[in-house]
Amino acid sequence: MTVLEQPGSSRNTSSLAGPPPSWQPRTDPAPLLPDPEPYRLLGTDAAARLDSGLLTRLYTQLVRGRRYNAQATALTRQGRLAVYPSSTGQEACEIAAALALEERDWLFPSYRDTLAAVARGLDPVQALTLLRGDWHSGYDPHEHRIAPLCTPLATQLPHAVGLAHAARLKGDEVVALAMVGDGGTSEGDFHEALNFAAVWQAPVVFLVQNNGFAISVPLAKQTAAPSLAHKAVGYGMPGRLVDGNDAPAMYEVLGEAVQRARRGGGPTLVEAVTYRVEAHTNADDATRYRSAAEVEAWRAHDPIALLERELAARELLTDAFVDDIKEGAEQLAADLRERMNADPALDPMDLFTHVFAEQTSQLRAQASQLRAELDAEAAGHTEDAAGAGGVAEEARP
Ligand SMILES: Cc1ncc(C[n+]2csc(CCOP(=O)(O)OP(=O)(O)O)c2C)c(N)n1
Ligand SMILES: [Mg+2]
Repeated sequence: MTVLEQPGSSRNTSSLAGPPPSWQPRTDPAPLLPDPEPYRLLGTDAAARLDSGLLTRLYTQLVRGRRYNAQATALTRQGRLAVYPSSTGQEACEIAAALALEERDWLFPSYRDTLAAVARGLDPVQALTLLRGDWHSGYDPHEHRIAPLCTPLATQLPHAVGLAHAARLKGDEVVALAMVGDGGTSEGDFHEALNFAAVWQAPVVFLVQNNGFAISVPLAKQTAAPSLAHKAVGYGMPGRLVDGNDAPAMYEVLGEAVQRARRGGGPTLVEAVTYRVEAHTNADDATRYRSAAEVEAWRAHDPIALLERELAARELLTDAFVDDIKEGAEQLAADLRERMNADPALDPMDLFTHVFAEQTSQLRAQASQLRAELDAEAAGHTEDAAGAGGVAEEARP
């Protein structure tokens, strides 16, 4: 027996049968629903229409991206980088996100999206400055229109909506693409960002990289939704479900969402189904919560291998082509190694730079306190060096 069938229920009494007739669904949900299966191009008949130039461009970036990930992870083992959340296995999402945007657009990455930032033109060393612990952000967000790599989950999403909405009010045709993980979709910021974006029809593309886990928490413990893309419907925006390891499919879907946003069509939520092949970061042991067989199954659906199959079918995967790309990737890694192995000269006063456009009185007070301490320390060193035993030594009880 349903609630409506209970004795005394209003089921058959016309005046109380439902909300007043003025109520109508606000949006037809059908066009907003994602495909039942992740959208793919590689390995399907539709792959034939793909431009070879695009495929080689994507392939070059994927190979470089994987090499960058490997090098950055190696730098953590050498103590040159505090932490690195690798995007190995997720390169197609990272690269497509960067390439789908125009120069005038903005990228809002999470901590896992160093590759997207580098593919958008950020200096590979600057992209690691935050993860190295040197500086607050490590780069000027305005230079390439890349917001700082965001560590608090999902807080970059309302920022993206605010920026995109403001740009639209000013008449600028700017699109913001914001990246978030599957775990981040459980945050309040995710809800607030998607709701406002849809109500305001803000030009934002939300890219959820569903890589299966939020550290050790699998997706099944994260959500009971049919898919993360389905969440879009509740906000009144289209949801797209894509194979996140299919680089041209990702590029096409994100490109369409960007164009739609630019035309004034409002936001889109894209769920990329992918997999985090490596541990959450170098500080995590993924063998404690997932099987080797699962990882191997995903390796068989590797984004680089998928693209190689298509390139080989077109006879584009020649030795000369592959060697050339590998050589470029090695140069990228060698440059990263060399520059990350140089000790940067850090000024502790930089702690106070770029916190606020106009410093608060508290920060000014803290800055002058630190300045005084640094000056006193420097003077102590000078005096230490001046005389054997020195003032500092004698002053001790
Ligand atoms: C607000 C907030 N809560 C918790 C954390 C700790 N934390 C860091 S990464 C992470 C998992 C995020 O998983 P997901 O969103 O799926 O992204 P992925 O790491 O898989 O790319 C958590 C819980 C955080 N950084 N911010
Ligand atoms: Mg995840």
